[in-house]
Amino acid sequence: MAGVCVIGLQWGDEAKGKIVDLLTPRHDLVVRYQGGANAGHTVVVGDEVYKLSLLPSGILTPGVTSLIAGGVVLNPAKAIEELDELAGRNVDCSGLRMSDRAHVIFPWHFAEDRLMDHVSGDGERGEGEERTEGEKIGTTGRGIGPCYRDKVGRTYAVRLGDLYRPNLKQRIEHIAAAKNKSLAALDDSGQFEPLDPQAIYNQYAAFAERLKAHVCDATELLLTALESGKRVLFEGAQGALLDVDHGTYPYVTSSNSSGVGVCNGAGAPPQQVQKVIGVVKAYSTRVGGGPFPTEQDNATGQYLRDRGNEYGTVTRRPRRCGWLDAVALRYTARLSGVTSIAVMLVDVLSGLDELKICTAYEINGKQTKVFPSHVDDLRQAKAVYETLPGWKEEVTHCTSYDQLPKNAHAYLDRIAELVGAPVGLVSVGPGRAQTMILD
Ligand code: 2SA
Ligand code: MG
Repeated sequence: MAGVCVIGLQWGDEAKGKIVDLLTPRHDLVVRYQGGANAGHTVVVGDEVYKLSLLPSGILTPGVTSLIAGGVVLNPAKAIEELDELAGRNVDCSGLRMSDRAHVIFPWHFAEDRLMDHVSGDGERGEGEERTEGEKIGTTGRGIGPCYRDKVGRTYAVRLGDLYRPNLKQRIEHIAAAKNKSLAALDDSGQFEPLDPQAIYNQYAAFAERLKAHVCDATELLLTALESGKRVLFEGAQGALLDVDHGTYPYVTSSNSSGVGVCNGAGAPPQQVQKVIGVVKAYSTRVGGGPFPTEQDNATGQYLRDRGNEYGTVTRRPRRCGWLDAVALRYTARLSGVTSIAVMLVDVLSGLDELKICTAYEINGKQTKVFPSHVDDLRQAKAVYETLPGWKEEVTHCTSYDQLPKNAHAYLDRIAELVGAPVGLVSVGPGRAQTMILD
């Protein structure tokens, strides 16, 4: 048993990149296994800030193999852009490996993402439904959902390994012809410019050539590594509440972003997962549409947004901010099988008189601690809060747990109790030194 996973337990942006970067030196292999260039992982090494959306954060540590597994949807242009940027900053990426099973994002996926960013039924709500008219999923526009749709549909899918087959040109021609028809039908503006298969083929053939040295049978590589006792770190993207099967469907991403997605995305057997670190932001954020019971669309939310610099790494969208939701967290921690939690951005809370934690929901007059399976019930949920005293002092300089104010200790203890997992790590800033390891 050699696998450790790092999973976001909220709606993403829990600062997983920092945890992965800290743990990487203790591992031989770091694996990204779901999502794609919709993720935004910020890693600070000394004075250098790296923003990665597709490449595993482990790439910044020499001597560790970074792997993009088959569960990822890969935008080759983005992979090349990130490789070039890192090469320009003297980061050696020659060891990066990409699964030939990973599905490839094409220009039609971006067009589909733009034209289909809504859920069916929007604008046609039944009586008593409180959904905002025409609410969008609010995707990152990176073609993620459409690429996963084609993967599951099988008809119009291209995997990375397909880029090296002699029939690539015909495949692209065939798919582009079909997509041109369906896209023209979707676009009511009449402005749709048909995609040019020859140009796409030329572009993708060049991408394929450029990435060739990195592409391999990553499932075989990973299985061999696990069987020979190599230490493997699985780097989750987004967060468990965005899991396509177990999150706040349909306001989710299109992959299994909770702990249950590690095995299918990476191609690893469950018994190889030894530890699951659930990464929790000390408050909540969400970017994109969908219900958010503890949202503070007020001065408190703005305080959190300002202090936490809560803007999308990929899209720069302002993130919606709110109090910690222990109902949701307990659910995602159980679902993901977390063995400990890492509580991040604790420094952002300094200066608040009191802190609230949601410990139950009131839905249609009844209190519950069960996270609802239907989005309309979640939308009705009123947060029931417990209030704890805040702390005034800045904590960004704290390097040991003892240095934190006692009210911060009480807040962290209560989180552990409500979530049902011990706090293994506390973070008070982006730097490697601003981290307290407790287990
Ligand atoms: P998509 O593009 O199909 O995955 O969007 C579907 C929903 O998933 C949300 N989503 C995210 N939420 C938080 N962080 C993400 N990564 C970036 C970041 C986002 C950004 O780190 O900040 O820059 O805006 C991420 N990726 C997907 C998305 O908002 C939709 O709600
Ligand atoms: Mg992010």
